[in-house]
Amino acid sequence: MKPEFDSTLYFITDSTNFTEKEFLHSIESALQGGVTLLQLREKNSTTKDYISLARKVHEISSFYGIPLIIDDRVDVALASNAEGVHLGLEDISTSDARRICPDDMIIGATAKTVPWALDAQAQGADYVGVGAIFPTTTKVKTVITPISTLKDICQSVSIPVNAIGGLNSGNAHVLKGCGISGLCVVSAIMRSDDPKSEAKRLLNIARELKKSE
Ligand code: TZP
Ligand code: MG
Repeated sequence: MKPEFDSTLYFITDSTNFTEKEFLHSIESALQGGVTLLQLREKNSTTKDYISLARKVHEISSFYGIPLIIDDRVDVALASNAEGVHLGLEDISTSDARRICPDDMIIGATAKTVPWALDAQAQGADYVGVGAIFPTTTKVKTVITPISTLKDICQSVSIPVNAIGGLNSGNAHVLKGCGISGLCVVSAIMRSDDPKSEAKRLLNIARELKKSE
């Protein structure tokens, strides 16, 4: 059975420079603002700490009925009962993850080209994240993906396509007419003084962008 999810406003976390309490509070505020999909992205945690944090975040996301996706790690996703996992090229392959995860697990993949997106879809990915659309201040190994490529990917695959990288309420309009299913943001919400209001603003923008297809 295919998992149900809405990627209109996909918020990816970054716990850098937050206490755990502040971090969890920001996530909760963002969920109250209308985030539709949440990803926990920890790059420097031990496995034990990643699972422990994932369980705490999952308790909050479950309360708001929003699926939690774990970045990179199938084991952490399974151990924390998260609803999904997001995989890049250096992670377990989507087809291997599909084989070892329950059928209702959401599996997302990064894609920066049409062949890459088609391959992710063929391996059983439920969505692809495409970017970076703009230079980003979030710590990530990435390159810029032109908007024309984003558009081509949207036309080539039947699974949802989310745009990521440097997106915020001031620049997301450039994605008008691309055919995206939603926006992925890290710093626009994470570094906002008011994550709830920012999530609300971004959700409205993402909804308008989806209507502009
Ligand atoms: N993958 C491509 S860009 C990016 C990831 C994880 C980071 C996006 O962060 P921000 O702060 O929304 O630019
Ligand atoms: Mg990864």
